Amino acid sequence: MWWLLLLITVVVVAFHSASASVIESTWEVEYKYWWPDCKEGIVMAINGQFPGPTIDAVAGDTVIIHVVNKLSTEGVVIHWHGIRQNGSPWADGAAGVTQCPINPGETFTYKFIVDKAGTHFYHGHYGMQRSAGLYGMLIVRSPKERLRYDGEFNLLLSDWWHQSIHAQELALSSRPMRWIGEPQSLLINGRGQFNCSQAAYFNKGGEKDVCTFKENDQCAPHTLRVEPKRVYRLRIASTTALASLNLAVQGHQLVVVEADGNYVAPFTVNDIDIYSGETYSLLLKTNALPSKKYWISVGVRGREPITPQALTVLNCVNATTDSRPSHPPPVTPTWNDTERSKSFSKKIVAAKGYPKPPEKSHDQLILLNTQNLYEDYTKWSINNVSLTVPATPYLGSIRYGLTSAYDLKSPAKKFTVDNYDIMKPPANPNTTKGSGIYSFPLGIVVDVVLQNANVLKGVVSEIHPWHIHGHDFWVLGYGDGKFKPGVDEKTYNLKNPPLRNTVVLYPYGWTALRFVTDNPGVWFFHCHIEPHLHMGMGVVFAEGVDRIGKMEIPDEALGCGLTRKWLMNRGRP
Ligand SMILES: [Cu+2]
Repeated sequence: MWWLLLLITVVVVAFHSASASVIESTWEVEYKYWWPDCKEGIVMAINGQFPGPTIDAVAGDTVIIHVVNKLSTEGVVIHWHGIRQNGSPWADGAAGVTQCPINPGETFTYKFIVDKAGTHFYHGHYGMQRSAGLYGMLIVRSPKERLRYDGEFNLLLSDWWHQSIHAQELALSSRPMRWIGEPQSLLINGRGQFNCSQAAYFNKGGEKDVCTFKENDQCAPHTLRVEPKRVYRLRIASTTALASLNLAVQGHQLVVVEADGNYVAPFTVNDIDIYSGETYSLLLKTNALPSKKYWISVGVRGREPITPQALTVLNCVNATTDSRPSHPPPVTPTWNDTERSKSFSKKIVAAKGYPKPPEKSHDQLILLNTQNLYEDYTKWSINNVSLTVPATPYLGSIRYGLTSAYDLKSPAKKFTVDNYDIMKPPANPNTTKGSGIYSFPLGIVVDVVLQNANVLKGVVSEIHPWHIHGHDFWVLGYGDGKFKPGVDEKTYNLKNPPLRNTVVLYPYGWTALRFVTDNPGVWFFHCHIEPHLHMGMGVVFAEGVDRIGKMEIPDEALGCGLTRKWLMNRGRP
């Protein structure tokens, strides 16, 4: 069996040049029984680990990951969230957009350059596989780090359901739709507690509910061991399927220094909000007291929280194993205090020295986000089109000119501003489905305004964190109510907007962003909430179509749909 071990061992090949290395690994993806929250469930593991292994690279490195699909009956892909894939769009890992799902038993090799330092992660991007636990951290270090700190920790945050993703997908795609409900638990680095609380001893008579962990329990939290009066970098990433989160460290302030792989002007807070798809780096200076323990708490925001906080402990050296934090965990801010969340978002501006956005844009999309019905199936739509990702990846159909693979008509660039009341349920609840895309020439400046609205029923507007592939964008501003074209553009921050790859759209509000079409490829832009994307909440950007037509794309990425047919017949008369 030694050869099997050898096969699954992570192979790191480092070419000892001063500039860049190659990081090469083989990853076997399979389902495994696991106890993420002290209850047995099934996770998608990589090489037997959950969460998957951390990639630790230096800017400029080449990453090569051979993904072996060991799932018995379903395809798989992995998306490298935050990596722009300049020159390698086929390695972006978005099923149906940049590649075919990897078939069971087959191997696909991702090869890409991590060109820029930052805190990132990776995750499944086929069906709802991210929600099944297919994720891990992806750290890209700077050879010339400008931040000074004594140590660092990764905190990968996620939410967890006891129902399988197959049951969840079916529920969401049923008529009528069956909502999956709130997560049963929140996980920190894949560890949470469902049926006990580490902090129950603060409740009257709660001692019986205090978690008792055995060594090696998969749900036992990893504590962060620190020394007093030192500075630590906390690299936080949220890969939740649904939950918007808030993180606090008891007795400590947090200095926000990085967001989505870009440095921001440092600012100090007691806690941070983090939406699915976002990453942050925080600097934390441990206070002067040794022998003490402090809670790190993660709770739900934006939806009425049913899920208990996730907890772990900041453990100052010399604290005894059986000692406990002396105060209850920090209380998560009220779930519906949206103004508090907005004020946090607005504190985030670019660090000094970052490029400013171009003054003017060449094109503008105004994308209305609505919840609708399509033949009584519940959908999410953008400008009244709910996205259906085709069986043939767009990158392949554009490369080989297979025009019957998707809808050639683009969705509308703007919704009819005057006629839609965003404060009310849609007057006409019905929507359309489609696979049309937005196409841009290279080298232009594109503005996107995301417009939120009321859902199908009741007086509710939901949070949507929007994530772009292949790019960072400048976040130009947020506003309440309906965007006023020609007026609200004047409020844009063009001085120091932050560069990000994910941005939140607040209830009943709008969010504006700007990017330059400098990366030939086909890029997904979608809500990062897994059920929302599953119900069609996304759009697709094709950039530099003539360049895609000349691109060298590995055939292995395109072995499905019409591209498979094309490749099989290649060379025949
Ligand atoms: Cu959403």
